[in-house]
Amino acid sequence: MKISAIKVFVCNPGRNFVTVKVITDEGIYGIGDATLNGREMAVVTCLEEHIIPCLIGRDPHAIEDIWQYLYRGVYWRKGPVNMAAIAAIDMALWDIKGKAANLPVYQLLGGKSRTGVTLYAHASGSSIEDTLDKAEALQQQGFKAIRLQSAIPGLNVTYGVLGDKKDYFELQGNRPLPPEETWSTQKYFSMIEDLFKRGRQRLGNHIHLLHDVHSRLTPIEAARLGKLLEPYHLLFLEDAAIAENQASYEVIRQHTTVPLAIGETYNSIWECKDLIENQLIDYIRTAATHAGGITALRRITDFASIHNVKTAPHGAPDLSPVCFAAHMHINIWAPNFGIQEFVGFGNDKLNDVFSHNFSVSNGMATMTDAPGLGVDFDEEAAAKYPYKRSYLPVSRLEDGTAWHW
Ligand code: GCO
Ligand code: MG
Repeated sequence: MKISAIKVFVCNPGRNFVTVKVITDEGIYGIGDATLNGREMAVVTCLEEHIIPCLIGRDPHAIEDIWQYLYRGVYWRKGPVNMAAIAAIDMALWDIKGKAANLPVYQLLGGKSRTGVTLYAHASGSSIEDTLDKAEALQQQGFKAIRLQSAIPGLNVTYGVLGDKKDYFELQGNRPLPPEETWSTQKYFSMIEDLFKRGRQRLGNHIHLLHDVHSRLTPIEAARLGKLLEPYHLLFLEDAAIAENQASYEVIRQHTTVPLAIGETYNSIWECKDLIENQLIDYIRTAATHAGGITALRRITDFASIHNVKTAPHGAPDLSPVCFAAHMHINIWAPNFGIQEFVGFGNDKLNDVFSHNFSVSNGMATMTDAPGLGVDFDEEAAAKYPYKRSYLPVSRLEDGTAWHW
C-alpha cells in the first residue's frame, strides 16, 4: 500500500476545523484533525507546502517511522503548528491501519481496559445560581462529573460563560479580530468558594466536581485557591497557573492536596516531562491534535502511568470529532485513563460535516466496533461552510496589562 494523495480541508460548521485526508493507492483513506484555533491557516501551509510532498509514495503502515521522520528528521522540532500537522497525518495513518486490519484502533493499541469512557460535562452560568441550575440538569441526564464555571460579579465578561449564546460554537465561532476581556484575581476570589460551597450543598457528595482556572492565577495564588477548595474535594483543578516553568508547580503542590490537571496546550511530552516525573500533577490533559497524534499521546500516557498520573484529554469545541474519536480509542485502552472532557456534539452543521460512531448515555461514551477511528468527513458538506478568520479573546488586567491565557 502506498500514500497516493493527501488533501487538506478548512471549514467552519460553527467554528473553524482543519481536516486531513490521507488517500492510498488501494482505495482506503484515513482522516485526521489538524485544528489549531486562531492559527488554522499556518497549519494548512505547513502541511501543503512542507509535509505532504515528502509523504507521497510512502507506506502508510510505517506510522512510527513517518512520525519520527516528521519530528526528528527536521531541524525545527515541536511547536504547535508543526505538531498539529504531524498529529493529523498520524491520526489518519492509524485510521488507515485499522481499516486495513478491519479492527478499531483501540484493538491495535492493546484492546479495551474498560467498558466505556467517563465524561465530564460543563456547567457555565451567568451567576452561581444559573451554573448550579445547569449542573443539576446535567446531573439529571446522568453525568457523574461536572465542571463548574460562573461569571465573576464586577467583570463585564467572564471567559467561557455563554450569556445569551446557545453554545460555544455561537460564542466563539466567528470573531474576525480578538475581543478583549478583563481579569481580576481579587473579584474571582470573592466568588469562587461560594460556587463550590453551594455546589456541594445542592449537588451532593457523590458527583465529581471540577474547575478550570484558564491559567489566570500565579502559582502562589493557585496554592491559595487549592487550599480554599479542599473542603469541596474536586476531582481536579485545571490550569491553575501557567507552567512554562514546570518547577513553579512545586509552589502549588507544597501547599495543597487539591488534584492538579494541565496540558491542553502542550505540543510534546517535553512540556509535561518534569510535571509528570516529579508528580507535580495528577492528570495530564494533552490532546491528540495538539501533542502529535495517537503515537505521541500513547507515549505520554505510558510515561504518565509509571508516575501515578492519569489522563484527562482536552475535549473543547475547537477539537473536531476526529480528535474526539482518537481520544475515545486511547481512553478505552489506556490503563491510567482518568476522565474525558465533553461539551457535546449538538451542532447540526458539525454533524452535517463529520459523522462518528460514538454515543453518550448516563455520562459515559461508548462506540461501535467500526474499523479504524470510526469517523468520516463529508467534503461536499464541508464546502458549504467556508473558513472565517476567528480568534479567542485576549485577557487583560483591569489596568490594561496583557494577562495569561
Ligand atoms: C477547556 C478549555 C477551553 C479552551 C478552549 C479554547 O478546558 O475546555 O480550556 O475552555 O478555552 O479550548 O478554544
Ligand atoms: Mg481548559
